[in-house]
Amino acid sequence: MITKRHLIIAILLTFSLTATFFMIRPTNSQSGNPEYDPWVDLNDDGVINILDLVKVAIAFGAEGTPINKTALLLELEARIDALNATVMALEGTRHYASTEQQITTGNQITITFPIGMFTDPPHLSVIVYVMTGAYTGKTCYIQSMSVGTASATLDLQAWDGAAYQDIGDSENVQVSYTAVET
Ligand SMILES: [Ca+2]
Repeated sequence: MITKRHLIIAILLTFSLTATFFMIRPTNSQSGNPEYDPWVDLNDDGVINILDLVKVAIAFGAEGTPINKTALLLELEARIDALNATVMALEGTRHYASTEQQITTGNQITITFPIGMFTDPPHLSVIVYVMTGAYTGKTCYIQSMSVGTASATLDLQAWDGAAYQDIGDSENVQVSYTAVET
């Protein structure tokens, strides 16, 4: 609880510090400005002056549990590093690509994943468009899909308006996919 006595002490302290500050300042200006310390800049305005002293004067006599601000800052930095590591780990198991491929016998294409990227078969989201031949521009129907850790094989067909048809060996398709290991 702040008593009148405390308040008077605070005011006196503020005035005496201000007086000292003005007496010291000409000496400092002769030998260069004092170094800026952000921990002393209590109102965070980039200047250490009487307004910072006022903050102390107002709180003069208050008591509580002290905190180590440097330790707090280091703890926050450690948490950010841990979050960054988690994000990097997530990115490490996700692969996106868009490539043009030629259909092989059996209406198949094979997607090859980067070597060593996946330890378990990833979940594959894929869309395929026909690039050449009678079904150019059409979205492929994926009849079946076999996904392994190194590659995935897709059986493709295209809709001709009445039924699904084989696209034809040696025609090209554009494959866009995202592979995610969960
Ligand atoms: Ca300040």
